[in-house]
Amino acid sequence: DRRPTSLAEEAVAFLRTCAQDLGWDARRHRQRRLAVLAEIASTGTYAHTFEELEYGAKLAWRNHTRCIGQLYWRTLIVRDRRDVATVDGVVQELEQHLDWAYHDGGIRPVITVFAPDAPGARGPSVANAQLVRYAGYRQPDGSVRGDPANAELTDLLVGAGWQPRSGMFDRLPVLVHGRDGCGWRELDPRTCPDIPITHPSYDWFADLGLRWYAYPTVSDMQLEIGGVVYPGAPFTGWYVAAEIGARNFGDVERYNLLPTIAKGMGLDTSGDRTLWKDRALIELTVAVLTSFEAAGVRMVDHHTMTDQFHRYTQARRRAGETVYAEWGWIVPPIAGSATPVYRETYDSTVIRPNFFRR
Ligand code: NRG
Repeated sequence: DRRPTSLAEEAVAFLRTCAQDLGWDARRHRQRRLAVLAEIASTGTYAHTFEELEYGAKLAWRNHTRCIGQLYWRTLIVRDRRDVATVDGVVQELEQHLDWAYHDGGIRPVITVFAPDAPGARGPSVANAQLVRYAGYRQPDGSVRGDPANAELTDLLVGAGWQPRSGMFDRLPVLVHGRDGCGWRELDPRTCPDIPITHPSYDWFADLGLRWYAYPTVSDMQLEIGGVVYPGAPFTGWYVAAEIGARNFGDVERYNLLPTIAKGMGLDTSGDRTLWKDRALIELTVAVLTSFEAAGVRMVDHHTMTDQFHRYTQARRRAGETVYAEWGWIVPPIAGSATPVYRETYDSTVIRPNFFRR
């Protein structure tokens, strides 16, 4: 989905969008276009104004076909940190990002944009998929203790000198590539605390010792605006409960907890026909929702989220606009057919600005 067009073409297309959406008059639009083309001709790249960066980041969110939260695109807080490119500078900004995002459980959508790639100089980036992730330790028998999704990152960090521990939910440091080299640092856990997971009616649930961090901060996607690539642009939003309850806890290649939960519930797991997996998935997600609520941390359930998304889709379609979305990422992993998005179809074209996996 990466069509090869030149930087100048991408820049011109983006400036046209800005002019239209931000109400630039023809003169301002022409002047800016000429200035950008001249800058590209002499330096091989160009710098966005803050207005362009902010609007471009918002558009990238709105255009992201795999995000059901795209309706909130206008609320994104954009932290312009394009002057930051060293490991320590990046880490300090990541700490402030988390502090701003957490907001005592209120969770504010925020993105921190570091220096872009330029001819001969890559912008800084974070190797971790998210700023908070739990270690996955490879065991001699080939299994993984902790989160198997992060086994490779864990290997990398241990190779770089991080002392492994042995828990199921050990936080990994961030591994940062800056213009001054590469280094790892532990982030302050207080600005994205772990929430202990309990169940409203199963007392045994707390004894499992499950926990999950308060919100995700995706840090391995690059932001692309008008042909300029920002490899370091971590962003935060709040969780949909099923991301944790159904996927992170339930997936066989993640924490693989369905058998444990079914056993606790006393379900017959002798065959698929008893639907023990389905029932365990639901109770896991109930536990996640109620635990986050008790902790005062913002989280949404998949019915509310799909309903909001559906109404947003209808409103934009009435206005003659297209919502770009990938059905398989919009329909939740549980109760899909009980949500309004199930019978819909979406245009999954990837347009720019957007976020791409690095
Ligand atoms: N499923 C992943 C997180 C992906 C992004 N989800 C969000 N993003 N809610 C997980 O950790 O479970 N966001 O920006 O809010």
